[in-house]
Amino acid sequence: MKMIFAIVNNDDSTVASSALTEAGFSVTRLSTTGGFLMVGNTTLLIGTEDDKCKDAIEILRHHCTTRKRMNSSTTSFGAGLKNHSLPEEITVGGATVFVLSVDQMEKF
Ligand code: 2BA
Repeated sequence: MKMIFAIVNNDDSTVASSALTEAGFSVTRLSTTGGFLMVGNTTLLIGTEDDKCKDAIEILRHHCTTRKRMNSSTTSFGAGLKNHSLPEEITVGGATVFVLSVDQMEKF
């Protein structure tokens, strides 16, 4: 069994989690914050069988798109602590996906 941690843009999170649910995956949504931009994002937890893992990632790939964001010192405290005086354009995923192996899962 695998546990997928997918950090996605808030704007994509509803459609992505709905598509996963419709495809039969169980999903938990966590409200999270990126450490660099200090902007809210959503982390989806998806526990699934090994052979379904690729399908879940393809659904995420289909629904989560990259975006350009301006990183300014007023919106990014993480970066702003450094001496960033000029805003710069950065590309934000899409989705950042981690896949971990799960030794055991129990439901009561
Ligand atoms: P943030 O940490 O707010 O990062 C937003 C975007 O800022 C990143 O997009 C990347 O383009 C840039 N960025 C992040 N850290 C940077 C740094 N130290 N120097 C220069 N630029 C930096 P993504 O890579 O698509 O990441 C989107 C969000 O996914 C991140 O939000 C964070 O919440 C999460 N994330 C990405 N990689 C991660 C990792 N290795 N571990 C944990 N969380 C991660």
